[in-house]
Amino acid sequence: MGLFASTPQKEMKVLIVGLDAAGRTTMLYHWWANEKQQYVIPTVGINCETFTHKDASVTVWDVGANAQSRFFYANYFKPGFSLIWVVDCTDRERIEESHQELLALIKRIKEKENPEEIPLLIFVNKRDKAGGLTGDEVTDIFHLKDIEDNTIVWHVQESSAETGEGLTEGLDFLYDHAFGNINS
Ligand SMILES: Nc1nc2c(ncn2[C@@H]2O[C@H](COP(=O)(O)OP(=O)(O)OP(=O)(O)O)[C@@H](O)[C@H]2O)c(=O)[nH]1
Ligand SMILES: [Mg+2]
Repeated sequence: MGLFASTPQKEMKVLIVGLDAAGRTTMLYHWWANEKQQYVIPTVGINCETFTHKDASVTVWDVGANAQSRFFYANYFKPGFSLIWVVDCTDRERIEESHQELLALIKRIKEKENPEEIPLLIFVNKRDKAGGLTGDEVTDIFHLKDIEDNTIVWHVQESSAETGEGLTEGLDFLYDHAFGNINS
């Protein structure tokens, strides 16, 4: 061990997914640039960025959400990854579709990779808009409290990718979970 020996850097790898227009890319670039970017266009293909959260390097894969891409979401998830599912809280019409897509994704991930654990952060996004669902309502609609599967460690965070509200707190959950600061 010499003077220049360094401790390995903490790393988090995150797949951020959800229905189209939920706000994933706006979130990603908010984290990356520390502010809202003026122009975010619908994602075709993948955005991948790395930024620092606390003392960890965080790499986020944001995959376009057309129906075909959604089927392949599970291919991007590897053991050790965290999963972020973004819900547009104002899109009440598609809230059940969002729920079903998440269930289907988890099923495919488990069949494909059989990870020991899936840290799952659900952002209830666009909370800056009036009349949206709350975090508690989404928790109920997604029946999160009924999940008996120990591999899934979930957390719901209300957010606005527009104002940045809740975005840091969401990452804090993933960080604390990854690096052992959660008392559960
Ligand atoms: N008011 C408000 N608008 C938001 C928020 N997050 C995203 N938006 C807007 O919602 C639209 C879709 O945001 P994107 O970040 O492109 O969503 P996405 O999930 O990446 O969507 P696709 O890549 O098209 O699947 C954009 O017009 C954003 O400005 C939010 O928290 N509040
Ligand atoms: Mg996008």
